[in-house]
Amino acid sequence: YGPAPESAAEVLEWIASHGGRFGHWIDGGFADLGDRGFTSFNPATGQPLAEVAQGTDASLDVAIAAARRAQPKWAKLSGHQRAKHLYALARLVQKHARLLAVLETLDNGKPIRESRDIDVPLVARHFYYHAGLAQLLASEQPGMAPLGVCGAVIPWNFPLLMLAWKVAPALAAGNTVVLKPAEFTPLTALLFAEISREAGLPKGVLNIVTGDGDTGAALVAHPGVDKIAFTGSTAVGRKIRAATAGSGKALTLELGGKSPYIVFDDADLDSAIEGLVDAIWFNQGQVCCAGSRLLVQEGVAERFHAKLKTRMDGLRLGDPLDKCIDIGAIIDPSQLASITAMVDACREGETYRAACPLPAGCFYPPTLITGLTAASPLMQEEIFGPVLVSMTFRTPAEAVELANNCRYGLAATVWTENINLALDVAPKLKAGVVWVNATNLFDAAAGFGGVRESGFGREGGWEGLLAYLKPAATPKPLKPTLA
Ligand code: TXE
Repeated sequence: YGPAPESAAEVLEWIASHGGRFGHWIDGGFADLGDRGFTSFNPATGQPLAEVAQGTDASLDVAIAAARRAQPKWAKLSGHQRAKHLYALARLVQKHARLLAVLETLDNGKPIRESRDIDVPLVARHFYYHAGLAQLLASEQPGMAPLGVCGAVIPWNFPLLMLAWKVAPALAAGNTVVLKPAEFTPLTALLFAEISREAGLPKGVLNIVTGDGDTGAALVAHPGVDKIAFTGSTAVGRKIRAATAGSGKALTLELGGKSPYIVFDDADLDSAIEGLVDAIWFNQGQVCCAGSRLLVQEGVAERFHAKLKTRMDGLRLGDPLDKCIDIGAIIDPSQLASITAMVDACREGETYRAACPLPAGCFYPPTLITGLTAASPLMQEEIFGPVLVSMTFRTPAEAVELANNCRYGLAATVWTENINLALDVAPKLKAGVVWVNATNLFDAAAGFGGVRESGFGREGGWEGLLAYLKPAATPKPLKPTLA
């Protein structure tokens, strides 16, 4: 059914034009530093896509030195001049949108509808928005200076978007960057790097070193970086905080979540169901702010679960390049094994697996587990897959208590037709962002980030930009006044 799948030919040609192997992106070009390689796979087919280099201490030295050389000149540009570069990046992301979207889908397994309509447009928006901030910086934040060289370590669930969230504010503020993409999804960062050359970005302003967690740890520990911006698991976030403690490096952490999705009995249930599909089945549930914990008021719980099961049965899993697909592939067999093990270990409640056909390979069916208690491991632990867990509540106070009974605090969603109830409940939720009668709304102008074990710092808006700035070393002296 539907139109033909998006063609992968153009992307495969791009990979082939590099001989199927990529070095690190340093000083405006690919550098073969003799590092051993590793393979990035298409999770939907298990086919190898390309080989990339495993960054070492030595390759990081080269990349960080390039970033350091480029930084003073980049910082000296006026905000207007830096903005011109960021606008050029945004425009070229739009120009190459199809190539970027198809490559993202091939490397990550997410539906092409998502990479084409959500990831890539949000990336362009992020660069446009930060171009605007770069222009306003001198007048709005006088006396602030860039930090220097920023190290960014990003995850595999939104490879290009997380790059944009780190790179756009860093560059807008006058920093240069060394970014390490996730080992499962290094390819769109490398294509973006090439696009940055087409955009005329000065050499050394953006550097990409590929590799696994060891490369990430080496970047974090390197004395040549002034700030680390990390998105990923809480376990690794903890290690990074320990590794940077006492080093003087600035740090922002965007970590895991188990976000509550609260449905009151007066909610527009059909809209709440559609929101829930987005909250937990967007990107196969591999989303830090996924609405993965359904809390539904007792009076409507049965009806809501029944409607939800019907909707789940209609979801379509399959070839991520197929434009009609709702749910694509899980990132990697190891992640699939982790999801399977967590669900199989659950001895409580009732598990419902959607009746939709399940393709062979790295796919997991949309799953709903009802009848859990607040202490159930699956109510507390991040599954990071297409699995929704559910509990009922009686009163708004109980909803708030259950919602906050969690070590994470990234996002929360409230559905009700009663605005007074929404305004009462929302501020009581311990979360970095609360959506009312909506979910997964992201904008470059709105700071995003967590509380508790979901991390600290914000990305987006002025608050996000300030995380890439420090008070200038030589503030303008105050004029002595003769009183
Ligand atoms: O994340 P990691 P993984 C959660 C989710 C998932 C779990 C594991 O629950 O199941 O984490 O995913 C780099 N020092 N999230 O293993 O390990 C690594 O190379 C420095 C939530 O992919 O945190 C990659 O680039 N860097 C999350 C990045 O850290 C290190 C998104 C993230 O990898 C490192 C992804 C180290 N010691 C997973 N070890 C979210 N909040 O969105 C690894 N890395």
